[in-house]
Amino acid sequence: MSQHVSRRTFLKSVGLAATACLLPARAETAGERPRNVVFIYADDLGYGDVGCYGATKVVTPNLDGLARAGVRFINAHSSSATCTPSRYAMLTGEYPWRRKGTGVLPGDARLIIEPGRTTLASLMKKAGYTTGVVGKWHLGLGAGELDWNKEIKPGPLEIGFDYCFLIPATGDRVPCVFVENHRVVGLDPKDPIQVSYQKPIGNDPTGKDHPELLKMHPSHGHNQTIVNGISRIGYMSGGQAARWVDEHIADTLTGKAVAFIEKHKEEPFFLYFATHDIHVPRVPHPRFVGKSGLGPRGDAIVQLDWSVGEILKTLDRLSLAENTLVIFSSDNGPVVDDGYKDQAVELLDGHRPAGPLRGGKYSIFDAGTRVPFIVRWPGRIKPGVSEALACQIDLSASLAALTGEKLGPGDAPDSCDVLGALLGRTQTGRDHLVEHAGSLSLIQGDWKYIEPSKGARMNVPTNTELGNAPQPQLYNLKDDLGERNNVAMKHPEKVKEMAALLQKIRQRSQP
Ligand code: NG6
Ligand code: CA
Repeated sequence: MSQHVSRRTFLKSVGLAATACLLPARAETAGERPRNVVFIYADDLGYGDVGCYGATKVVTPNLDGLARAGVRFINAHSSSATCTPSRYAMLTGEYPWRRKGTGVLPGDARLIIEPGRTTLASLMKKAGYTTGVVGKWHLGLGAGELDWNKEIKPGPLEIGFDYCFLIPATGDRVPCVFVENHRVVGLDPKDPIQVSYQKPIGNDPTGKDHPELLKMHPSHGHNQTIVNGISRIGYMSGGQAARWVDEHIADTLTGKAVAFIEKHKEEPFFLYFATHDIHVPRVPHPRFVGKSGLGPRGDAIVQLDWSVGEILKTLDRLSLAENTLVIFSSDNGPVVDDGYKDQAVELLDGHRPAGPLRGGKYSIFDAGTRVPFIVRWPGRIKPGVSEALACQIDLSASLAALTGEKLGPGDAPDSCDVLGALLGRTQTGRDHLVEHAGSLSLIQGDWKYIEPSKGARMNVPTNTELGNAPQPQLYNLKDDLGERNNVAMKHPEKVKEMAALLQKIRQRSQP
């Protein structure tokens, strides 16, 4: 039981989960579980950024192949329009807006998932899988005031993973080092790491004072300690030998993910592979530079597709593909200029990162959370396209169902078992879904309701429409996927009904 939420709250949430997830009888039963599960989580990849979702300017053969062999969801979501809350929801099965402190975290934040709590990882571990996470973490590490030179815990290993190899926060946040299990990789004890988000630390130059040292310049923020010619958010000193080289991040992470698969090929494993791509700073390996024609953002997509291909090739090579469930998605929608002058805007060339959707990362419009979502299990899943409403928050209940695990009271309270949809057996997913950016919205059937909000209309530096408005908004997504035509005035009863349901869901969390 968490320290923040009472048992009564949890029990109420469970009650909610029961009503939120009225679904037809499950198509799958325990005993038909996959030998392995691999969840690949891209960063900031938009609904329109992939070939199989309509992109034509950037080529993604591996993702397109995955989709051809699996189910491609067109109405699947992250829980939120930014990274930390989406990852929190994906691992805990709880809407992140129920808790304080689940917003985008600095790189020195403490772990925000309490050790001992049921997570997707602990669930899979209990079900007999060896569990590993490789890649971007961004859920905090330690219990406060972390010393990066000592044992780094609690972290993934204390919440259900057997192995971790991490970017602690994001590529644009210090410390710019990898953490493997409880230690910084390659740290020279004579050159200790110090990190601060409050004040400059040590003698490293900053982007603010030494722009002449930069190989990539910030467009907003990102002007603190310079690592590898790129200034970051936050200050760090020391750890020179341990600092990553951005050009090699994809190779390193992909290599560690492949090594995890190889090491555990004889036993069931669950791998959560969280790529750095296509988050800023976008600095792909030289072999991908210029490959998309869209600049570093497009090249990072090509690099991401390569990483996915390497994982799939490894499964093939080890004869594991047939019985491995592979799920691919993204933690939030797309953003073009997210704080570095990388020519993403100038070189778009008609590419539409959000496809037909409105908004993007940070936005309560659908591009904030409606993301690519592909599920493949050769021989078990009939390939196709699914319209089912699903969310990454549903992985807990769905994989519990798949592996025959029972969720305890209070576990994954907002997670719905949508296994039938994930396996392509039904087009019925969850009944409704709360989306989250600055404000909340609710999707149910063809309708989307966005609650009135005083928040800004635009995220000015990124040029993203946030979707906030002081009046209620109602869109019929079937007729108006691009959320252009607010029909709230025409359907006051619908607005009332959906506002009431949203309120009910929200209140369930209050003791
Ligand atoms: C913002 C950063 C942005 C990105 C984002 C988190 C600035 C000006 N912008 O604050 O670059 O790091 O946070 O992205 O610093 S996320 O995908 O991890 O949520
Ligand atoms: Ca993200």
